Order: sequence, then C-alpha cells, then structure tokens
Amino acid sequence: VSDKVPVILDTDIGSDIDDAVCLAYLLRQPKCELLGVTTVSGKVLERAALADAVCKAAGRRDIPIHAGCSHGINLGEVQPNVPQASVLPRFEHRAPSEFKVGTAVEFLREQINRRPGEITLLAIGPMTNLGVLFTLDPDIPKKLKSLVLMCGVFTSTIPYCAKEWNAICDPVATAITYRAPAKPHLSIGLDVTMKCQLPSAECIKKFNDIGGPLKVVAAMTEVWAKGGHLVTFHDPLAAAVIFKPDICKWEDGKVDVELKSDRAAGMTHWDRRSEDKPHKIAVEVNAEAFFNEYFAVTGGK
Ligand SMILES: [Ca+2]
Repeated sequence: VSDKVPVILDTDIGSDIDDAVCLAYLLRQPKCELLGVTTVSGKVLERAALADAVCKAAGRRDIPIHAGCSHGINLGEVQPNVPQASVLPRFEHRAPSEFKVGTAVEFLREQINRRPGEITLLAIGPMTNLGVLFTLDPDIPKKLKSLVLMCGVFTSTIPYCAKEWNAICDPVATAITYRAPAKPHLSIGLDVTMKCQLPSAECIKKFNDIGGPLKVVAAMTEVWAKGGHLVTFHDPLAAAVIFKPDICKWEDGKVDVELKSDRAAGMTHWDRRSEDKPHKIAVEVNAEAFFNEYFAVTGGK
C-alpha cells in the first residue's frame, strides 16, 4: 500500500506567483501523488500551458491538466490577464490550444468518484470550479479525503481588511464551497499566509539555484517581481500543511460567506463559538518550519 497522498490541485497559476511556487512543491514532495491540475479564472488555457511547463521541467510528462471555468458565477471574468505566460516560449510545454475550456469540472468529478474517500482537493484560486462541481454533484464533497483551501481571512479584526482575493473573486462559489460537507474542511487564510514572505530577488536566486521545476518558476517570478518586491507563500503553505499539519495551529469553527452586500461580498465571517464546527481554520503559522519544509522538499535535502 502506498503511503502517498493523492492530490488534485485547482489553481489560477499565472496571476500571483505563489501558485507556481506551490505546484513545484507538490511535484517534488515524495509523499504526493499528484493526480492532476485544474485551472480556473480568466485565461484558463494559458494557465494550463504554464502548469504544463512547470510539470515538464520536473520531468513529469504524465500529469493530466484540465482547464476549467474562465468566468466567475456572478462577477464575470475577474482575472483576464496572465502576464507570466510570456515565459512560455523559453520552456517546453503543450500549447494553450491543446487544452479545452471547461473540462476541469468533469475531470474532478470523475477522479473523485473513481477513488471515494482517498483524494485531497487543494484549491488555491477563486472557488468557481469547486462551486460548479459541488452544485452539479452535491455528493462529491463527502467523497473527498479532505478539502484544503487557500481562501478567506479569519483572525484579522479590522473590518475592511477582512477580504481575501480568492474569496471575493467569486463570492457565490465561495459560499457554496463553505457549505460543502467535506470533512475535514481546512482553510489557510490571508492573515496566516502573510507571515510567510521572502524578497523576490532572494526567491529568484534560490529557485534558479535549485533548478528543475523551480527554473520555470524563477522565470515567472522575474515577470511577477516587476509588480512586487516580496513573494508571499500563500498557496505553498496550503500545500505544505497536507503533509505537515503541525506547521500551523488549527481551530474549529464555522465560516459564513457574505453575499448580500455588494461592497463586502465574499467576506468570510468565522465564528469559533458556533455549536456547529464544520471548518478547520489555521490561526497561527510557524514560518520557519514552513520554509524549512518548502526548501527541504524542493531542494531534495
Ligand atoms: Ca492562487
């Protein structure tokens, strides 16, 4: 019996840089059986091609990649640009035209049905693919081994700092995802991920030194760094806790997602005193332990 964890990654790779940083980790994590990658939000075909470039640089030619929903359920196309796709000509990859929009949801459904109780679904983009999947087939969440999200913000007490990008990109899908009866239902929020940052220049150097899939990620980071001096490891933290849950401290509670207000739609409200506690929320992170894990796994040490 394999001790590997079967994982499917749902990602908006190509916007912020951390999705690519996360994918490289999963490809190098010996305990991860990466069953597939699904893309979401905006140019999903370009995102699929980028995911393929990172996989191929890791020597993994066999990983299924499926493009999902480009538009959110009620807000349309909120992330229309994928500037990091400019690195594609430098690396081997399947062309965007080799993927088909909208195959991701059926792929997820089929994989999860094939291995009920076994698969961890890790979602690190807007929740649209999950919202559509869980609406199409409401039994799917119960068939997951676990659902892990980089989504929301939970321990911040400043009201208008209570919005997180993935959650607000598609508030309806976020609400559907938090109502989904997955067990465990884990969230890594912005308040925790913001503690895991490194300067962009340091990342580019480290990624180039390590090589493999991080070679492509280094090139993507160069494009991304024009807009940001710091890389925040939001998504890789959500991946790392699948294998090392003790990197974070967790609390149980109940998350509700704001839908009625236009200005605050997608805000995650976390009630730790709720009687019903369907959600596990990361409330603290050991950033040093996280970075040790990240670079030990990707650097092969
Ligand atoms: Ca992301």
